[in-house]
Amino acid sequence: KSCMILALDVSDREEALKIAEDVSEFVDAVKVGYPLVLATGLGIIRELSEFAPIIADFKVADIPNTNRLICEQVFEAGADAVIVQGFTGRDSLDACIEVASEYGKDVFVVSEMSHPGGAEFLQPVGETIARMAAQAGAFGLVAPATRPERVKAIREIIGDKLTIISPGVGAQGGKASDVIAAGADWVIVGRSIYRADSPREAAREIAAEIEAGPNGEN
Ligand code: BMP
Repeated sequence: KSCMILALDVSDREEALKIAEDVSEFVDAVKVGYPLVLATGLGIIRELSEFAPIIADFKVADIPNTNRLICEQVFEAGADAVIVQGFTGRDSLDACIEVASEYGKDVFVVSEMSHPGGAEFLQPVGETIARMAAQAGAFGLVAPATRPERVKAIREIIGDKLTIISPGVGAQGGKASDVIAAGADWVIVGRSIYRADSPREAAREIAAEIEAGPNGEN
């Protein structure tokens, strides 16, 4: 287990496939979202799934019926998990989890976001969404690597039941080993890998940094 997910926000199909192949040794999953899917089509999900499990980041945030319809398309396309927003409430989340369980797939819920604006909705919204996600039986949460102390607080609330995946490492200023130490299971890394001269070397370095721990002490 490398504890790392690649956020593949490129817009070229060939480039996406090449990077996914090059880094596959160092990542446990590839996160695919609007930039790549809108540019290349939903079929990219199945193509990439040759290299790693695919987390479809569509930040699903609608009424229950529409959420259900979206999630059906996502899982039919071959995704292994979907990312949904938590703020739309329990019924909307339940719809996603129901569809996921019909397909034997997983749901990750965003409790709060990693960018500066994400700090406008921390306590108690992040805690409330995290609790709701745990009660609803979500597989995991998305929580910010830019604020390891928030990951720690959320981890204390949800216990060990949910998997925390954490974006914001590198380009947004977060440090991978810090947020793993704070309780995240996986970091999500995009630009620091796909914009590097050698994505493979960049992924290898982050994996090594995680392995070494916050003070290089592990
Ligand atoms: P990068 O490492 O290039 O900053 O990419 C982070 C990825 O995680 C992007 O795909 C972004 O949309 C996503 N993300 C995030 O950065 N913060 C969040 O709170 C939730 C996200 O999904």
